[in-house]
Amino acid sequence: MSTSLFTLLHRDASCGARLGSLNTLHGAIETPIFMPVGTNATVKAMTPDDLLAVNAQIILSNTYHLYLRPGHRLVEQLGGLHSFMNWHRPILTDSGGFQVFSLGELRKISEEGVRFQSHLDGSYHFLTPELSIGIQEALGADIIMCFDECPPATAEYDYVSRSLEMTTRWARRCKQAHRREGQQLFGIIQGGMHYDLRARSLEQIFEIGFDGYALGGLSVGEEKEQMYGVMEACAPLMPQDHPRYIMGIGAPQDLVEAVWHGYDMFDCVMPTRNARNGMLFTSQGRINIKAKIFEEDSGPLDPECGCHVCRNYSRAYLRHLYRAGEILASNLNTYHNLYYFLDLMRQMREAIKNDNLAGFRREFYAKQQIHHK
Ligand code: PRF
Ligand code: ZN
Repeated sequence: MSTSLFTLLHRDASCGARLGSLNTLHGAIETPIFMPVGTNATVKAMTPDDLLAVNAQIILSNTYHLYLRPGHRLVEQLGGLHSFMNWHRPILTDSGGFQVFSLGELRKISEEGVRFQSHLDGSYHFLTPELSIGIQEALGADIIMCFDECPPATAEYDYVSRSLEMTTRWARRCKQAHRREGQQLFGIIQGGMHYDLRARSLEQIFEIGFDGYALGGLSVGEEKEQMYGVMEACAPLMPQDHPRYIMGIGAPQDLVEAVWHGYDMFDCVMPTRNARNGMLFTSQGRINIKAKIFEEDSGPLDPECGCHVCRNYSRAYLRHLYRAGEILASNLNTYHNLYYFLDLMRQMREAIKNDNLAGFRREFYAKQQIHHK
């Protein structure tokens, strides 16, 4: 744990952005990086070959879902998650903390862990830091996350304060329970929108010592300016020589801001989920492919995009597939959106190399215009 698998390659002279390389058991990834979300051991609507074609370097999967179905022991018996889903590049699993807390009425939190009811069949389960680590070890991801509590944006200061202290105690239990050789364990910083609580959480989690550090508790319903404020306040306190991950963000603009402040890893369902609802990201902003204006549009989805969807299909055709409820719509739309997100990250890595993320960011804002609602 003392020798970091993270190599800081370059720091952008124009801002806080960093270029790095993170080594894992399934190869190295370039940072800053976006991780497509593969909750149920599949990035929805994408085959592993599709993921390779859009240059996905690492994907995220979920402890909570795979524990409930098909069960982590089954996945382990079948050779682990990589072999089970035929994805042989790195995988990060989230601990289940966030997913369990999103269950609302169906869960009860105590010092020992979280009692919850399955969203599938209503059966009762008890998830603890030790069990979360055990599940993630059985799945065999390259990077696993501590079991944490993510309080809602509406939580009171005192609740957030007590909660982050428990997250620290859980983080100690996670580190204590973690045995699997070569698998990296990341700590999670909480503290809501309060800078003093964030600083306290950071100090405590850093003191325990992990392979990487994540900001949890962001993008939970707060204003964008609040989220950017927390990113900015935490950045100078984050360790230089370890990867910095912001969990569950974000929109393209959020990724640009986070990279600008010096964060390295991100995941979000936005490109995949929105694709299935017909909302597509382009270099000129978002479009809704359902819209009537695309009825006779023979042009590509995004003229600046080099992906196989933009090179081979028209907006009119994509609109037709979506309206007809064809399953190909989900595949093509997801393929393009992921290509867009991953290419945005590639462009930012290139800009950092040239000490020009500031220029890239200016141009990004100039080009983005929200239209076609
Ligand atoms: N904790 C964990 N996973 C997460 C979050 C968190 O706070 C978030 C918050 N945006 C997304 N995913 N364990
Ligand atoms: Zn495209």
